[in-house]
Amino acid sequence: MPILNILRYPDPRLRRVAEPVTEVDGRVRTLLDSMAETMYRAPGIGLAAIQVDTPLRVIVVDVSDHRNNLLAFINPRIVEYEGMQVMEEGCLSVPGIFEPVERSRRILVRALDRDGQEFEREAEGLLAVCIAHEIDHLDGKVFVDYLSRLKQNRIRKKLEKQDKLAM
Ligand code: GNR
Ligand code: NI
Repeated sequence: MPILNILRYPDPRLRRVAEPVTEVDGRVRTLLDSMAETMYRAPGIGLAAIQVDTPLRVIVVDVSDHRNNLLAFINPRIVEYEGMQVMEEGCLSVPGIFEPVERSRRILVRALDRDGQEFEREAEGLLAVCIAHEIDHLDGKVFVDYLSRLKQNRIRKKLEKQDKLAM
């Protein structure tokens, strides 16, 4: 399975709103497999298809210590929110930047699995943060959007400079 290239902020392709999957077919399952491999290799605890330049509503997540609890969500929707927590977030599309973000402490997510079956999953703590972070990507949002303009500008300049040096 190929490792996919991860787009880096401020790439405008990260701003697209991803389209729902209309049929969970072999192509979607192949995408899920490549995304999982890319996430584990990075390494990261989640990945949204938009980050690998595929604007479909598909995410993978694994917040387990042993990296053996892969979760896949197709067309995910958060149907319940509860409480609040602040966690230090990072993003594979914003490498080297970690900042606190406020999100719900507990969520209920409805999605399709890799067989096209609808399911619900309750999540709290880091898993809730990660799923919300990934669903944001599907709507063209990046966690730095929650930071001050000053911090956003600093982060953008830092990453643009890095990308220039790497070329
Ligand atoms: O690997 C990741 N770590 C992380 C840490 C705190 C909150 C969210 C995340 S998601 C991130 C992977 C990523 O960028 N997914 O889009
Ligand atoms: Ni991210």
